[in-house]
Amino acid sequence: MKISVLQVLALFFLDIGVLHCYGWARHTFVVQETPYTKLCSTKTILTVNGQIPGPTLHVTKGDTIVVEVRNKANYNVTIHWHGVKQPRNPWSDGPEYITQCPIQPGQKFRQKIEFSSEEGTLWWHAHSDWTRATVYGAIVIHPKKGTSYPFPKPHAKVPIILGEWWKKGITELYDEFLASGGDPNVSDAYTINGQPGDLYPCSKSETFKFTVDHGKTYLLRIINSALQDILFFGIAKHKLTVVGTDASYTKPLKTDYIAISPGQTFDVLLEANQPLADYYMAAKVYSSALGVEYDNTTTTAVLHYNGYDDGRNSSSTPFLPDLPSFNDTNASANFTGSLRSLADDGHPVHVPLNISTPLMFTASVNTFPCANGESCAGPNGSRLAASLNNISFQLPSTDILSAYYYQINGVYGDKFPNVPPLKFNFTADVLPQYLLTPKKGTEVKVLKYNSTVEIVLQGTNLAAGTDHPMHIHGYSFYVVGWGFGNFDKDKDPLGYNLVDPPLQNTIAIPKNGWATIRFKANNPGVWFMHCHLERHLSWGMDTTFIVKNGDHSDAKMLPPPPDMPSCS
Ligand SMILES: *[C@@H]1O[C@H](CO)[C@@H](O)[C@H](O)[C@H]1NC(C)=O
Ligand SMILES: *[C@@H]1O[C@H](CO)[C@@H](O)[C@H](O)[C@H]1NC(C)=O
Ligand SMILES: *[C@@H]1O[C@H](CO)[C@@H](O)[C@H](O)[C@H]1NC(C)=O
Ligand SMILES: *[C@@H]1O[C@H](CO)[C@@H](O)[C@H](O)[C@H]1NC(C)=O
Ligand SMILES: *[C@@H]1O[C@H](CO)[C@@H](O)[C@H](O)[C@H]1NC(C)=O
Ligand SMILES: *[C@@H]1O[C@H](CO)[C@@H](O)[C@H](O)[C@H]1NC(C)=O
Ligand SMILES: *[C@@H]1O[C@H](CO)[C@@H](O)[C@H](O)[C@H]1NC(C)=O
Ligand SMILES: *[C@@H]1O[C@H](CO)[C@@H](O)[C@H](O)[C@H]1NC(C)=O
Ligand SMILES: *[C@@H]1O[C@H](CO)[C@@H](O)[C@H](O)[C@H]1NC(C)=O
Ligand SMILES: *[C@@H]1O[C@H](CO)[C@@H](O)[C@H](O)[C@H]1NC(C)=O
Ligand SMILES: *[C@@H]1O[C@H](CO)[C@@H](O)[C@H](O)[C@H]1NC(C)=O
Ligand SMILES: *[C@@H]1O[C@H](CO)[C@@H](O)[C@H](O)[C@H]1NC(C)=O
Ligand SMILES: [Cu+2]
Repeated sequence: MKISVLQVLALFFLDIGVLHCYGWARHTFVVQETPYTKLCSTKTILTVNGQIPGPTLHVTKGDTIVVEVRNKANYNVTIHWHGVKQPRNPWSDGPEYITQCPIQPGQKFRQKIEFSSEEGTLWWHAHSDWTRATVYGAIVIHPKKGTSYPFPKPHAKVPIILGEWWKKGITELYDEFLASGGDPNVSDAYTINGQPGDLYPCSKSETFKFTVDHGKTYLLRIINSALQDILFFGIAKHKLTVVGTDASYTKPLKTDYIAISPGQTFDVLLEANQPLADYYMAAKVYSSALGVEYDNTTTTAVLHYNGYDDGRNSSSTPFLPDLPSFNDTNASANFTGSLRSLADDGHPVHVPLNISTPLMFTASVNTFPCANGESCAGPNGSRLAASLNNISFQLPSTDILSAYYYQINGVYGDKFPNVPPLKFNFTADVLPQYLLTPKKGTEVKVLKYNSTVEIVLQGTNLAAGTDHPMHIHGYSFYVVGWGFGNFDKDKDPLGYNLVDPPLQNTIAIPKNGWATIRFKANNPGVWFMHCHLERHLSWGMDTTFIVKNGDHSDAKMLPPPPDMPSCS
């Protein structure tokens, strides 16, 4: 420890003083166990303030807020502010054992959340084991006073949060998943704003309803908080116009459906221009891994037109949207590949053009041999795993951020490879067995301040080729290109979009394909990178960036707050 008690006290009072001066808005999140009945089965779930989805945080671009997280439950928990860059302040970011140890039962942690360039929709969620299944909510970032949306002001706005529901407890699911070595049980339902909708047995009254006036335009803030699945979403008979993603505006994109990865958000305009009636909005799975089970159910909510008397028309059921088939990779990639940054005078793009740090990461599902005396439910009796550049990431037992800040050895290594250790036909139909077993490690990638980083994310067909929604904390990145098959370093860069690529914080590497992202490493700190499918994250499809301080005083990481949760 290189910090004295006096310094801690000084920081504490300084912090209180600052809070007082600026009057940052303060919120309290009480994490608690709440009895909950859904699909005719009752269980106790973790919630924030007893709600699911949890409270929506409303802020204005550039605000700083403080959320005091009080853990009144019997489980460890942490909260992550997904897509909020938190300039120089990884201390509040939330992923357990990366930037903090868990907030243990009975403890609290006051997290300062600083918004910078984000505008639109983000979300917050738990980042400890699989507790995010029920601990999540929306973050709405309004334009600054005197500025407005780059589209006509919508009549009303509504968060549409897609979720995933198991009748049994999440802890039971998670423990069983860890013990079995196989895939986790698929979910029993998907949800829209916490409600499955009326297509499930025993769910008639559990439907979210959104009422509109004919002729008006609405802004839907769509978030995918599902644990394990990319989803297709659409509204019967209505076009959707995407105008933003991950709190960054896009060129308007008119579409019948969206494909949304866990972690992503889309701001979508909906024109209520159809005959007065009830219409379903619906979501169902996009699942590309061959032979992997999936939840084939459809969650619905009702779009209801004012003036439509459903009482007199009770026999008619709403129309369902026509969504792509569960394995339609083209439909998913086509939507994702059609996104473009707004890129106008008010919303310039800053794509790094001169790359100082070219990287290539393979994302693979793997297997480990089953341990002696165990029986494992993975392929051929193995234990399933996952990796980036053939390293299956192991969470340490104290957090990487304090190990870095206080220079504690033995918590992590800095040998994450810049390129895949072996070159092979990543997307071949058949791959040799010896490639399948990764190494275990806690290796980070260290980046110089202000380096310009490009990462070619390459999916592989080891064990099961599938999409991987990769998320980086502390940054948004430009998605400059993507394709199917193996990345071709000579041909593919010629097709990069360096003019108006979308700026995102989560991007799905297409099944047996690649995606290239670029960002400038100007946010010093410790930042997690991981697949946002929770089973892949748990299997080790993750790594961590340490972005070094720059020379200037405003290019350095801030000191820790006085109430960081303890690791013991
Ligand atoms: C998972 O599925 C198996 C087989 O259907 C069942 O026995 C088990 O209870 C399920 N576990 C959970 C947590 O739902
Ligand atoms: C979903 O899968 C179940 C079990 O495999 C099957 O019985 C059911 O018909 C399927 N439903 C749909 C809508 O495909
Ligand atoms: C009931 O629905 C039908 C078909 O959508 C429509 O033609 C009819 O006018 C409706 N009737 C009432 C009373 O709303
Ligand atoms: C999707 O699955 C169906 C079987 O349900 C199969 O016939 C079809 O070939 C699959 N399509 C793709 C693109 O994999
Ligand atoms: C997907 O698109 C590719 C070309 O981009 C085409 O060859 C293939 O047939 C399409 N697959 C389906 C299922 O539409
Ligand atoms: C998506 O599909 C449309 C129609 O088939 C096509 O014109 C467009 O080029 C495709 N876009 C992408 C990004 O694949
Ligand atoms: C690219 O960056 C390098 C250092 O990283 C610098 O020497 C070079 O001048 C830059 N080139 C351009 C065209 O900016
Ligand atoms: C890689 O595998 C794919 C799919 O099996 C095949 O089409 C392609 O020819 C292979 N490429 C090379 C260079 O062997
Ligand atoms: C990963 O590393 C292990 C251990 O060194 C090796 O056996 C395996 O072939 C490697 N696989 C890949 C895809 O690099
Ligand atoms: C399972 O074993 C068979 C036969 O040895 C092999 O062809 C297949 O690739 C194995 N699958 C996995 C995922 O290890
Ligand atoms: C980082 O980049 C910014 C903008 O390109 C520049 O203004 C700043 O001087 C750079 N800082 C360092 C330490 O290189
Ligand atoms: C909760 O967190 C503490 C501190 O890291 C750890 O020692 C403990 O094992 C955790 N409990 C569980 C159930 O994971
Ligand atoms: Cu993944």
